[in-house]
Amino acid sequence: MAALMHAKPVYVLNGPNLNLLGAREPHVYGHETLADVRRRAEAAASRVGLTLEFRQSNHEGQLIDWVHEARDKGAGLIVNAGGLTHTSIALLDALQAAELPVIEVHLSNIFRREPFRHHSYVSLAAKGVICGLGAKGYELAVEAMADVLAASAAKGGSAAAGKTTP
Ligand code: CA2
Repeated sequence: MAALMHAKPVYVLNGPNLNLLGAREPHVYGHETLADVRRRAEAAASRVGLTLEFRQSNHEGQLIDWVHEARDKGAGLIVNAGGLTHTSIALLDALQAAELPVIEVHLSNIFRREPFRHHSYVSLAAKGVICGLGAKGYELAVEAMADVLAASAAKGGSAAAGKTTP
């Protein structure tokens, strides 16, 4: 789809412990740091005409506050909620209230891991989920978000998650 510059940024929110990327558990999460992931996501965004607000926090409330901020100031949300993916009804509530398209990303394939990682609360608010492709997943999420926003703009409507069709 054509790259149209979007006025509002896409929020890319990263949850607990993702600041440790590259330093620990490279067999699970790879060798790239979160700064590397950010560079890749921002390069993808500039190719498709999006800008990003790329953030990380170890605190559930901070992530929820950023979702609230995105509700007013953002065009969409790309979310890797880390371990909160599997526990946080509060974050799910915020994502559903945001009425923005949400794309969920995980570096690892959560379905090849422990059973407690197989359930995601975030997925209940997500238009799509990308997992197991490492940092590449963030690039793909940015590209997919550009398509979702362009399709919504073409329909002349809001890109709210519940208001889009596949
Ligand atoms: O695969 C993903 O992206 C996860 O969201 C990462 C979370 C995990 O709880 C999810 O089940 C799947 C953990 C992020 C912690 O990242 C670390 C990175 C390096 C060393 C230790 C943890």
